[in-house]
Amino acid sequence: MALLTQEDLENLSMQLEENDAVVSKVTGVDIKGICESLYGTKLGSEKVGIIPITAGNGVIGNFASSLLFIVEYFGLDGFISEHPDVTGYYEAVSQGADIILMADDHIFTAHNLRNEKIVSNHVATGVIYAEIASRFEDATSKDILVIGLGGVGYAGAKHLVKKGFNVFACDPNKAFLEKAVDELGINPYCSDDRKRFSMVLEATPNADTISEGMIEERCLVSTPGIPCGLPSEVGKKYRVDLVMEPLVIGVASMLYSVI
Ligand code: 1J1
Ligand code: MG
Repeated sequence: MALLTQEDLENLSMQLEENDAVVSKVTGVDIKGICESLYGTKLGSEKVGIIPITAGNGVIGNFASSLLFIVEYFGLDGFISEHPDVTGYYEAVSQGADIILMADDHIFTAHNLRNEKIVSNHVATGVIYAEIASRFEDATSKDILVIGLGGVGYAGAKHLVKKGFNVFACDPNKAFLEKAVDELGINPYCSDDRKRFSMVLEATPNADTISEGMIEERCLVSTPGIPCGLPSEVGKKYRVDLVMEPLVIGVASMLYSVI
């Protein structure tokens, strides 16, 4: 998993505003509306305990405070435990948290202690960015390209197959690609195929994964991947609408999915 840095999390509220505007423009619904219809849930008065975790690379500056901002933005009560790790978990549960948010370097999870639902950021992020891509109002067909079949891309591809889209996907890792072909029935895509897409889900930790030959003009690229897979000159030339944001959209999806 690509780890966020403190700098990625600066200007979170401005990035949220910009992306909410793009999502509304291309799908006709805002992020909150997409979450509500995707999961059939509405956030209530849940209390969210956020626990800093020191394992692995340790605490990321701005991470817990960004989570608190997101929780409060979507109208829930939240708090950050005073201590990290197990002590923080004990604190959060003792203080009445309904939902726990915590992340080490491998898994970022939301766990609802009342209904026992649990989700990983990978799955919630893949599903919501796929959902956004799939709702593109100016799509020219039901063909959709998924770039990257790690935890996020695989979950996104699975969601799209379930929704009845024609999913094409690529990943330089042959085992990942074969797994998605076998388990999901997606079509392997190779850029030599000369097929262009109006909807793209990009889920890689790499830059410049999208080249000119893959996209139609005025297409939609939906990506949680940092750095951005779409070179900015290609984005301009093809007048691409881009949904890309480091944390809020994925966390919104996590919260709605465990309610
Ligand atoms: C580590 C989070 C690592 C990511 C969404 O508690 C802390 O401050 C750290 N242990 C948090 N995961 O960076 C993922 C989450 C995108 N990347
Ligand atoms: Mg990327």
